[in-house]
Amino acid sequence: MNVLERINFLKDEINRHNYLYYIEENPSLSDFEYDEMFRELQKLETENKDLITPDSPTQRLGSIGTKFEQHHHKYRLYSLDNSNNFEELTKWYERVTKEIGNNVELVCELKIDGLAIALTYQNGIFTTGATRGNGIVGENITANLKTIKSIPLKLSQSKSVDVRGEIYMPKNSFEKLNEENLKNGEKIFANPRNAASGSVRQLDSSITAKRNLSMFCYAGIFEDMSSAPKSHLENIKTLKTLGFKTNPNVQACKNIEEAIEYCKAWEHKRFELDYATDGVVIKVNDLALQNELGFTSRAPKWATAFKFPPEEVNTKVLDIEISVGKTGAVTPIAVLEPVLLAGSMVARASLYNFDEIKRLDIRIGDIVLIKKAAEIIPKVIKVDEHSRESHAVEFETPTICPACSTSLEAREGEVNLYCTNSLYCPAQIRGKIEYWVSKDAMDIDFVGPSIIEQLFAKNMIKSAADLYALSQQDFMQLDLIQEKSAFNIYHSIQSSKKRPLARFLNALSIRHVGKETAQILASHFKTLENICSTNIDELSHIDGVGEKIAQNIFGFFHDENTITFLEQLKKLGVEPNSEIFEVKSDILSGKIFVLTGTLQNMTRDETSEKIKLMGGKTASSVSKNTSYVLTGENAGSKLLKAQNLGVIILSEDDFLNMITEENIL
Ligand code: 1X8
Repeated sequence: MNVLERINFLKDEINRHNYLYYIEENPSLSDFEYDEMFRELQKLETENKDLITPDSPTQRLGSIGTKFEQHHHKYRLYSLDNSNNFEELTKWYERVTKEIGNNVELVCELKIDGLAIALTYQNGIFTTGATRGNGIVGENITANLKTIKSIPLKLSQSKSVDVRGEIYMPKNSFEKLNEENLKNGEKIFANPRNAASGSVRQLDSSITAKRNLSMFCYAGIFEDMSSAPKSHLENIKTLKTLGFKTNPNVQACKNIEEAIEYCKAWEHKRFELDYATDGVVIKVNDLALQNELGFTSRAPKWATAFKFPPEEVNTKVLDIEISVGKTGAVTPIAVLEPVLLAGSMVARASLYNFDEIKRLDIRIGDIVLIKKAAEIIPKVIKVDEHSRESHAVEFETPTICPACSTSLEAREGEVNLYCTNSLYCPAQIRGKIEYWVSKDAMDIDFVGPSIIEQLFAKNMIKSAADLYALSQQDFMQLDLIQEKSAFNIYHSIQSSKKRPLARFLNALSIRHVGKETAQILASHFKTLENICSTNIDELSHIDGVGEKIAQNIFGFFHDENTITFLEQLKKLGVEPNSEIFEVKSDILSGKIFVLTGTLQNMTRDETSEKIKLMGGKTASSVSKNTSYVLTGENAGSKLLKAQNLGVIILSEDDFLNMITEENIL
């Protein structure tokens, strides 16, 4: 055996054992024997660098660099339409059968609550892996994906295929990671999906490699159509043969009734699994029939997702806290006995406002039923009055601000109560600074609520401007902050000085000026000076800014305190740049658009201009070279032609999502 043969032998053996270990979960070698082979391969490759190939198991650890490159998906990653109950599910099936005939066979699979990924293989070798992004453009995270052992670097056959799947973190690994992180004072992830997402979006792939991630693959698009699978079940089987990990809980169903049985069974059984699922994906099995049904602008018509009903649990209200936000809005929060809800530990629930507390008659000590609202903050649904303790008293709506004792004010047409001491209320100031550093505003990493709290308590800051005057030494006075962290905090703050104007305006927390309005103002005025010197008339004539908001903005920029604050920022070198979202970029490079129909938010000229600014081109007729057809109202024959040619059809929303995800705020 010469060196090349030995290297090939070792690669094949290691890949085979990887498969047995990570996919079949049935190891055939001891760790020691595996390590021996791995080390021998590493040694031979070090001595013969020209024999290293990208599919070698030693190449799982690469590096990404300083940022993720964009990746244009060869085939679009669609969303799934949802069915929230069995009635909607049955209606979906009726639409399907009406279109393509009775007795349509279905396939049910678990919907994995992870991160959608596309993998590309050329002649059996893994070449690129990318996140879903907006379905058209994602991020190239190949180096990180290579560290995931259930992703094969080389397939059992030399096929070219694009594979869809879901990256997830097993529940037990998620719990271990959080335990570790808690011990080390690092970030705690709310659920396994966030942990998986955070792990795969690391610029240092050695971190990804340490996280125990895995991937279930559920569809392949084969370049060689002649040998491609004819049904979805066959597709999954082929993927398995090629070396991918597929989910074993797949079931063919003759009709929608059988699919409903599957959903009912898994609604409870899913808690026994070691990975999170949030529903069932139901697909038409026959690929020819799938083709016949086709797609809407965002999702296939041949598939639907049945979402499991939100989980509800009982827990005890330990306290009702009152929080004062950056605008002075005073909101109650229930402090709960911690419980596991839909895969996350929950210790707080939003109570929205004091009317809601009255409506539900929530009292401290009550047992309440909570559920996840919009996936993030749980909400109290009802109180179990039978278990109420006899001495529980009705909750009294506060009359003064818990942070500064100023009398609270009710405002016409609003349910919230407000603290009116907007300049000096410590809770409002802290809230404003927390907002200033947040992702949507000045996006300052490493500065969170606990750092702000400490800086505030030590009298080191009175406003966001003071952050910029602090030195690395200053941060080292804070609890648990050593040289390295202090350095990171300092640099993160200093490097935020020249953010785009839209971010800066949003960061100012001007009443009624959120992300969108900030963007509109930045596009219109270009510089901060122009905004400071404008008048109410000009402001109120801007699309999207009414009279009331105009007065508010004008008032804000003529307020003595604002003027002082802006001067202070300027002195410290904080000067927004006039770059707005029409920054030149190459995200549409090489893409050819055809526009058809009337768009709602932009004229055709403006749209063409935007496409060109981002490196794309427009054409007047649809051909097989067309990348996308952007459709508005009353789109005509171009839409039909696009459908016939299988060209991707975008709605105006799809288009805006595609170009703004990276560029707006
Ligand atoms: C998303 C998912 C799909 C499947 C499983 N988990 C998901 N999160 C599956 O088909 N087995 S399909 C899908 C999509 O098309 N967006």
